[in-house]
Amino acid sequence: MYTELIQTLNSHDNFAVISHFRPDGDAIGSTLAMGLLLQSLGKKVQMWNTDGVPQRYAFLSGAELIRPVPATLPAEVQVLICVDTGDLKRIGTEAMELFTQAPFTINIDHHHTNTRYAQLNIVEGSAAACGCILHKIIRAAGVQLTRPMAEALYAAISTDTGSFQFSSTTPEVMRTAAELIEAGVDVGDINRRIYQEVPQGCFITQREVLNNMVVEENGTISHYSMPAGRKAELGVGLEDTKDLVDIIRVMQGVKVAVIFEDLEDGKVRVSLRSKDPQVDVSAIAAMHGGGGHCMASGIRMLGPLEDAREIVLNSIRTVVRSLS
Ligand SMILES: [Mn+2]
Repeated sequence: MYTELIQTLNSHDNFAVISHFRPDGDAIGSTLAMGLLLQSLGKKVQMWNTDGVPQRYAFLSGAELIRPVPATLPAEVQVLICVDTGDLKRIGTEAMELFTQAPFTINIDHHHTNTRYAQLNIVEGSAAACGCILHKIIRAAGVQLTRPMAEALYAAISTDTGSFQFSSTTPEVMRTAAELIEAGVDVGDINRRIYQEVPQGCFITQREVLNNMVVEENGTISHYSMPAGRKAELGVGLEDTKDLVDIIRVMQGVKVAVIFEDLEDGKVRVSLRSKDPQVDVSAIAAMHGGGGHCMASGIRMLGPLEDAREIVLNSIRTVVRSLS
């Protein structure tokens, strides 16, 4: 398995690894796992992310090696590897420029909407996390699974499966997690660091969401809109607005939860979550230029926010009304 990939890794010396902006645990964990694998193979590797490493993942061993994206492609980089990214636009405009300059490009991902934007594409739409694919690649490469690799993979897989709660948590996912624990992951410690050290700013935004959320269609759709300038009024940062959709998703009876966020560049960020397997939110996202997974997807679309909200909500209402 992964013959062509492993040949490519073995036949080059200098690599760079990148993932999407606003990185989540899978983006950071997969970047790190790939970087650590390359180091184990004796390769030189740079790791980049447009938005840096979120505080909650900064404890991961090697996270300090993830640097801002350079202005130009360093001459020594022979292969640029993008992980956990379904659409190249999601690495950011400047990084996209580097991608076009790279002598060879690789795309390792698990979004079934992946656009296969690299020269070598490894896309497994059924994988619960990109970290699951990287675990298999590390095994196929015949490299020892070190504790830092195992922690990076655990962070990736735990966060993308909602702490092993989503239906993507197959027996294979659990067996992978077991191997990671055997390789030295301290489950209590890593979960405390990822999930139980939530910054105060997150609570301010969560209070804002609970005060202003809208529930409609007999309680089957919940949504919240963050207008331009509201983050500044609240005094919260980019990281404090992550995972807000999960708060309104867990309400009893809700089938689809949506967060609309005015990005102040004329664009609106839409995060969609489904709680009903009959509602594929990646299909709804795709109708409006977005993508993702059946139960979790996103769109970046043209504003103003009120217009984007009506367009997306109408698509969701149509799907939800067709259910009963
Ligand atoms: Mn992922």
